[in-house]
Amino acid sequence: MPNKSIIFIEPAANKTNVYDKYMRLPLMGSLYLGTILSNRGYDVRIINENILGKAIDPFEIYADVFCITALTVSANRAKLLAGQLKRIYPTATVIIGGIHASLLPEDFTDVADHVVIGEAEEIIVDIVEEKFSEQIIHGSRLADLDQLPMVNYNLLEGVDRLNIIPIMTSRGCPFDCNFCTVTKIFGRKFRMQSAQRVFAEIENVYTHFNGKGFFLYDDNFSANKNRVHELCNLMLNKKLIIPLSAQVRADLANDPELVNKMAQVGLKWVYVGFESIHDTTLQALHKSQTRADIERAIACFHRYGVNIHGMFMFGEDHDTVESITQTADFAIKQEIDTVQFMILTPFPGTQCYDRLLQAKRLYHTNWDYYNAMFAVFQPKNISPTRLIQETYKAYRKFYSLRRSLVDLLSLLFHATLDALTWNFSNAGRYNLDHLYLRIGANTIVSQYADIYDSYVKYLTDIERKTVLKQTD
Ligand code: B12
Ligand code: SF4
Repeated sequence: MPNKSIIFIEPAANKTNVYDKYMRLPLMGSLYLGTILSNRGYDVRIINENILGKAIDPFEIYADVFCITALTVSANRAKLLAGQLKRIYPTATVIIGGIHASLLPEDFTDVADHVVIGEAEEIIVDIVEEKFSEQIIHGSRLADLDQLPMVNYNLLEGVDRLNIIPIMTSRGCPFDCNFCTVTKIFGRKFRMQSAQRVFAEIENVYTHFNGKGFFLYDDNFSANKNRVHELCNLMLNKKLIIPLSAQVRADLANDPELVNKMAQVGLKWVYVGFESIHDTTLQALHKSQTRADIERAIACFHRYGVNIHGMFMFGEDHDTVESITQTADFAIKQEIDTVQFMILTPFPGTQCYDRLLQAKRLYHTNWDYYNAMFAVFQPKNISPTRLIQETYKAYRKFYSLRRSLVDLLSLLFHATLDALTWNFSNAGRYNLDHLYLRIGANTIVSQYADIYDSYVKYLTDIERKTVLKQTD
């Protein structure tokens, strides 16, 4: 019986992102690896700083092995914690893995005993059992995802605070968007769990969490439409109807029958990377999607009562002040339910990063700011300050309270009219979810002004220092 204690840590990002306070969710990596080790008899805890709601005090936790996850946004915090834990507990083993550690392992070699590149399910037990002597260890892509254990969510401290339960049923994505790190870590081959296995996991987890909804984390959940048809059929046959959110591409709408089926089994929200409404920009990003695809998708999702969280990014070389304003107007006109306006962020390992680095257009590599909210590189047709200001303006426009109020009044008016005329055919359309979220988002976005301002000052400081260096 193994007698080692293991703590997984998911550090919070150092700079505020909407997700720190308002959408606290774990990554699946620690949950899978923790479950594997716990099933082997190890004593495992998973601590996520966002879910915990405060920073970990390294003096207050102890384990024989610390497993830390590093995304780019949390890389600095991960490194700081690793260094502190190693100094406080010199005999403990510190292991770092995750997306950023996989892309830039050398960022951590001075603070960790082992840095793991890629997926770690097949090697985690051997690492903990000290079967590896090398510092940088390569994981391998799991060929059969049905072999993954059923996730033990109870290992996650504060799991009761989750109001939506994450689940991931596939890895990899066949597309090749040049800003995306998914394909760098998980590959372009789409690996998936079978419909039967996903059904079993959903049924199991749903019972455990007593009716909470699910967030399907898959980067491209409907990449294999046959599988999703099969899963929906299983759910419909067993009358397992669950509130679901899923990340999908606009091309899901090429199969309206599938969208309809997904809505029938409970699909409430789709998270779609629209990125841009301009075909030249979409082409430059290698998104393999057009504005016409986006419009078709919006109409199709709404036809079946599915809310849309549209994710757009600004700052690609073709973007201008006008293209940003046009995007906000488009989102309003198309009645997208909620949006995220992000700033293109060149994550290490991506083609986008390599190109901007080579062109000497990166302002800095302070990873704290690599969270899709800041201009970390020199945009082509707009200044970085203006890019930030226009992104903020687009948000204010989309989430204006006046607009939400007008929508609310119009909804009340139509609902009353329908009730008076005994017309109940539109009943499903009177959904207040998106309005409620938009009003909440208005408050969040108003906090961005200070965050953006302080970043502009940070950039100005960098520019001044560079000028001073050149004149030295
Ligand atoms: C779910 C998700 C979210 C959730 C939850 C995020 C969270 N807790 O951080 C939400 C929606 C909140 C979110 C927000 C953001 N996200 Co996000 N998100 C994802 C998504 C889709 C799935 C994550 C996941 O569970 N993966 C599956 C598991 C199996 O992978 P894993 O956790 O990495 O673990 C495996 C390995 O990495 C390794 N491993 C991991 N940790 C460790 C530790 C040790 C010790 C070892 C040995 C191994 C190991 O082994 C694991 C098992 O094989 C990923 C894409 C992806 N496919 O990963 C993007 C992704 C992680 N997100 C990304 C980004 C950019 C963001 C945002 C900055 C931007 C945004 N979208 O607004 C914010 C920032 C959030 C923050 N933390 O501050 C990028 C990160 C890029 C990077 N270089 O860091 C990704 C990769 C998407 C992309 N297209 O590039 N995100
Ligand atoms: S479709 Fe999504 S997950 Fe796939 S490469 Fe493009 S951005 Fe990444």
